[in-house]
Amino acid sequence: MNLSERIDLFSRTDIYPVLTPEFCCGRPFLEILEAVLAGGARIVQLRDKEDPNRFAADFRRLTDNYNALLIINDSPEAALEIGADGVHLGQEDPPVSEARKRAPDLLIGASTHNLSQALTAQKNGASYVNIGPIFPTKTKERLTDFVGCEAIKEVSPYLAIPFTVMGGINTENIEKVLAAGARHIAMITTITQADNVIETTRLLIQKIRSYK
Ligand code: TZP
Ligand code: MG
Repeated sequence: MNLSERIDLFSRTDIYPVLTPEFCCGRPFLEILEAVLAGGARIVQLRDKEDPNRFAADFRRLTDNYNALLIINDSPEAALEIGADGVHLGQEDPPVSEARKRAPDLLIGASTHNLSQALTAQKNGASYVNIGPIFPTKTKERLTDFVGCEAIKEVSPYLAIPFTVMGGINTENIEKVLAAGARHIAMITTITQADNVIETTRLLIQKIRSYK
């Protein structure tokens, strides 16, 4: 797929599960992936801080079965090697401009915490930016300030590219980010620690689509 085909698929996604092995309550990682895909997710991010490669081939095979986009956290090299659709970069990862040079056809997502970071990422070739953490979350390694739904209203009018939101979002407060204009909603633990991952994914998708 080329970049514009990937951007087109991205624009039609709603829930964006970010899968991290240590947040799956000890359940097999690939079962959680199968469940989010069966529940209807059409984009997933593999966020494996220990080794971006160990689950990569299985993630590619299963996401291909569902025509779902696969994004790799942190490493443009790993994303290219695996044949993923994109890479997601934090503020401390390789810069977006460098990744864009190396990977012209990959979706490049950038974590941003304010307007200036979001505009820089957009200018440097990001395909989408994440705005967050929206609410307090215990999932990140280091505690960061949360930006609130106000950040969505502040940043989104300046963006020509799509944006995701993330951080502390759950089945209750998702209404708040939707009301603030978000349509691509990224989550880790609400999904990966749900008792029923398939049903939770379905419910979240239904809530997002009801705002369209
Ligand atoms: N980046 C911003 S918030 C966050 C990351 C990796 C963690 C989100 O996890 P959760 O469990 O959805 O709050
Ligand atoms: Mg990172």
